[in-house]
Amino acid sequence: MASVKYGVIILGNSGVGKSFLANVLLREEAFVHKFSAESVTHETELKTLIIDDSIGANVTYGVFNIPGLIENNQQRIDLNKKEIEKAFRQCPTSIIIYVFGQQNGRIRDEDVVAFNAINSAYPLDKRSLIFVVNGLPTSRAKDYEGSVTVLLQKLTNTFGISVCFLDQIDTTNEQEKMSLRAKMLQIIVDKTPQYHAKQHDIHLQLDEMNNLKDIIKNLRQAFDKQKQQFQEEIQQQQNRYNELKTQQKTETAYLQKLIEQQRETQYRTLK
Ligand SMILES: Nc1nc2c(ncn2[C@@H]2O[C@H](COP(=O)(O)OP(=O)(O)OP(=O)(O)O)[C@@H](O)[C@H]2O)c(=O)[nH]1
Ligand SMILES: [Mg+2]
Repeated sequence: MASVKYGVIILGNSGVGKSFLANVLLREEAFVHKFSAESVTHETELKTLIIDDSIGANVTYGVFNIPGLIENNQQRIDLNKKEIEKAFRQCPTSIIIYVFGQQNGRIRDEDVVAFNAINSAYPLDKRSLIFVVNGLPTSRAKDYEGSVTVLLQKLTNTFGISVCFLDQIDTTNEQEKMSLRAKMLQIIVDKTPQYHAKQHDIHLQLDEMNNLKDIIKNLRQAFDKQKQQFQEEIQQQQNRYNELKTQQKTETAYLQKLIEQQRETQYRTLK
């Protein structure tokens, strides 16, 4: 197997679409993903992705398929922590994609709780970290992206983190798949892998969950109430997003070339 220089560590709770997005990136059904009431991925897996960079050199990335963190029993949470740690151990120098699900546009409290737990164990760096909000309807409020960007920064205490907004795609539509893949590749091209030093084990106890979720819920409600005060910040973020969107359209051709050059090697489960 080609030695893996950098990792693409896709994190987020169960059901947010981590395995689905990894497959789109790899351009094959490498990892199991499904609509399910229970968590699907239970063991960390790795598949390599080779991308030719702008100077024609091959860069090998290990794309990780990892379980979510939060579940409704402590034993599973503890197993998930170990699986997440495997990815950081295997590839400490990585790009981190943290995927948020949403319910009718609202960011889920448990996704913020899980992020905070991981971010405390492996302090994440804005050069290598991107937030993804997945499964969005194509039509949404005109300040949605700006508003969620500011909210996420406040809830996670991270400033200057990029946020990528992904539409729910029709998987039978090749054009939509291609455009989603281009966005995933754009993340890899834009971010710089950083070394993630472990500070301590991931700490998350089921019996503390309600408290932790309540803290996030209160912060979210306070943000909603005071949204008017953040209007300027939201507008700035929205403008940045709109500019980026226009720019990305012109870069799609270049990314399509990257996609064509992408080659696959092996796939294995980490033990
Ligand atoms: N049609 C469509 N389905 C999506 C999209 N994003 C995610 N899904 C579906 O959402 C469901 C859950 O996705 P998974 O990739 O299994 O989620 P996961 O985060 O890997 O979940 P765990 O393995 O349990 O941690 C699957 O049925 C995916 O195919 C999308 O943009 N379009
Ligand atoms: Mg999965």
